[in-house]
Amino acid sequence: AEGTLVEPKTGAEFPAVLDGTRRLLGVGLRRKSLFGLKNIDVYAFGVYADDGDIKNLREKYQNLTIPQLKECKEFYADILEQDINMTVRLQIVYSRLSIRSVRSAFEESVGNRLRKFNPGSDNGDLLKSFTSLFKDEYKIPRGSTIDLTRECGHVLHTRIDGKEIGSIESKLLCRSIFDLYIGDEPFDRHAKEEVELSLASLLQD
Ligand code: DAO
Ligand code: DAO
Ligand code: DAO
Repeated sequence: AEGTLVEPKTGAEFPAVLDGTRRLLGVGLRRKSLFGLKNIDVYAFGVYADDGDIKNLREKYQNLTIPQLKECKEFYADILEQDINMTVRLQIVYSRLSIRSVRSAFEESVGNRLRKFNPGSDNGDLLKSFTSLFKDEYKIPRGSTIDLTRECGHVLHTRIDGKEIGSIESKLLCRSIFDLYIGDEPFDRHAKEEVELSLASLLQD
């Protein structure tokens, strides 16, 4: 359909614009190895950022090339520190996802990032405050959409098929989640490259 982008390996479709203001910057795939034997496709994802918020950074960065932006610590700091509205939309592909496996995958992937950005603390309360939102009775069959949105004041909102299940105010949690998709060791390198290219072109046009 018009105004959508398809993640090629799964066929999952992502609207080019969310809520009228958030623009799709890149799409990718989260895979996971099962018992070290085979990789399963767990979900496709799309990374969105608020158009206007990115354009506010224009004056400062429009003259930098992509390689320069990548080297620019201040640019990363601005993306992290400033209130840039961002969303990662997940579209579930794996059809047998239990809430229990979501919780344990989350403790591994996000727990890992919390330790990276906040070493020396066990971060257990923060992890729990998030995983306690995942109620056993929720169902996330293939095709379900989960939106993780960072809004004003570093509040992370979680929505399943458009319905909010909770929100948590934590800069550290926001940073850790976005790091999975656009940080140093992203789930999908190609997706991160797309995000970089889109960001650079938003800054320059
Ligand atoms: O069925 O136990 C199993 C294997 C499934 C692996 C699930 C990985 C979950 C990844 C997180 C999903 C977040 C929506
Ligand atoms: O892929 O390892 C990962 C991390 C995924 C983070 C997203 C978790 C969102 C969970 C929503 C749960 C709904 C029951
Ligand atoms: O790793 O702390 C983190 C989160 C990453 C936020 C920075 C995103 C910047 C994306 C790269 C842009 C390069 C043009």
